[in-house]
Order: sequence, then structure tokens, then C-alpha cells
Amino acid sequence: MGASGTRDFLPPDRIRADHFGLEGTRLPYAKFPRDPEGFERITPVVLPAISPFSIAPAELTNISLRLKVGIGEKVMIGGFIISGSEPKRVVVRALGPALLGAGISDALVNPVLELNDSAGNSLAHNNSWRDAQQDQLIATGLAPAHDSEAAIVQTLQPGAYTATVNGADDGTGVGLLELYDGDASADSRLANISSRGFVGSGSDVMIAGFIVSGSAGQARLIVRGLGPSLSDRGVAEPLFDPLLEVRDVNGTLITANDNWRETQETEIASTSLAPQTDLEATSMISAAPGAYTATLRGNDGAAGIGLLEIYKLD
Ligand SMILES: [Ca+2]
Ligand SMILES: [Ca+2]
Repeated sequence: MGASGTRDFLPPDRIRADHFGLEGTRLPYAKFPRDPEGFERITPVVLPAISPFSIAPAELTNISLRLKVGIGEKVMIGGFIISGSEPKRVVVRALGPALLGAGISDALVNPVLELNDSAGNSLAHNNSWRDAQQDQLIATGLAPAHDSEAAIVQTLQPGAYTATVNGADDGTGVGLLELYDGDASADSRLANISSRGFVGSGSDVMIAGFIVSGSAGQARLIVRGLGPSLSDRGVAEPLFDPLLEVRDVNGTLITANDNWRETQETEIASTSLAPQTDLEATSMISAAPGAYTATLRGNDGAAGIGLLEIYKLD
């Protein structure tokens, strides 16, 4: 039942979806989804009500992106937008060796992480998490398990940001980029998130795990899988024919789309988010609080640079 390539999508024990840690009086960190195919190992995740007083509508919170990190245009780039009026504290992690323990044999051995603003200015750069913000990271409960892994704690003003993961010394392998909302009570939200990088076949497809948080309501989301239009952005080897799937934490298929005009054409065209080419994939979904997995791959196992985007509509 699981999406192709999600078989080995096993995060480390301490960040699995049913594991919540309280940070003082802050709201719990929700963790990203577990392996949709690992039925013998998982129990269905029910996100707890955050507090008796919290009736906020559903929001997009944490995300994890997994893909095969290469060099040049094959590095992993996660994009996110913080909307609202207040700064938001985020924790960003770049993991690789943690995947080795989860059965990924070609994990990225030594990830390097960089955080940039929308103008491309570097806000933070980290190779080994102990080198810069060790104490802060330990205090968040999100310190990586391996010294070669990278992490950054940063308070960000509303705006658009990117986090880039590459391998030290041009190393390549499957990497995991995670973004945690460390300040869910702030008047600011993660509005859009995206993942750009190499989309291969098998276990090298692009996978995005994301959490819809909140104790009530549903989030209206648009999920897009782009490829051909990236050539307009200077990508030399775009994914020719993207195929998109979204599953819930149990591995149940929520939606699948190959070419966006085939389903929901009218609804999608009524937004500003209709893809530029017919081969690109888009789905609109209403998502109850919970953990989800979106998978981007190429039709017929083709490979190339793809962009997976998740937008939250108001
Ligand atoms: Ca490193
Ligand atoms: Ca397609």
C-alpha cells in the first residue's frame, strides 16, 4: 500500500510520530510520520489536543524532506514561508547517519546545512551541531544523534527562507532535512513548504512528511509536484513527468495525481497555483490534524530535479 520508495522511510526512534516531548510551557513538538508500510511496527497516530484552551484552526507545522542528495543542482533545498506578525523560533536539522540505523544503506554520511533568507543571504551555516549551538539544541530535545549531523536553532521574522543540505567534501547519499516549529503559540505560521532536489527511483524518490497540527478543523492544502517548468528557473535536468501521491500516517492513499488537468482542473485553475505544464501534478486536499506523507517520483521511473510544494490556503 505504501508509496514506492517509502519502505525504508524510518526516522530515528526519538523523532517518530507518536513520540511527543514537552518543552517547559511550550506546546509539544509534533513529530513527522513513520513508515507508512511498517504496519507491524507502527500504531496509528492520534495527535493529542494541545491544550483545553486551544481551539485554533488546523495549521501546518513540522516537516521532513527526504531525497538523494547530490552535488550541483542535486543538493537538497527546503523552502518555507513564515506568515503572520510575530517572529517564529524554528529548529532545522540535516540528518544522514541516522538513516543508516533505519536501513538506508546509502545515507549521506556527513551532511552540511545552510539557512538563507529570500535574498540568498546566509543566516546560519552548520556542519556539526556540537560546534555552534550545542547547548541550545540539547535544550530543545532535538539534538541529532550523530556528531556529523547538522542543526540550527533560529528565530525568524515572517518571510521566506531556504535550508540547503549538501554533503561535506562533495559526499552524496540519502539525506533528511527537518523543520520544526519551536514556537507554535506565536502569532505566525508556516504557510508554504517546498522541497527541491533530485528525484530518483526506488528508495531515491522525494518524500515530504508534514504535520497538520491543531485540535479542530481542517487545513486546505494544495500539493504540487513540478518538473518541466523548472527549466525556466535554470534547472538543467528537470524531472520530465512528475507523479504525486499523498498518504496519511497509516499509509492510506489520500490523493494521487499524474497530470493536474486530469482531476480537479477547475478548482486548481481557480487558484493562482495551476502548474505551467500539463505534465505537472497538483492535488487539493482538506487535511484533518495528523501526519501525512507526500511522494514525488517520475512516471516510468524517470529521474531528474523535482520540486514538491505544499501550500496552506486560508
Ligand atoms: Ca556534517
Ligand atoms: Ca505527470
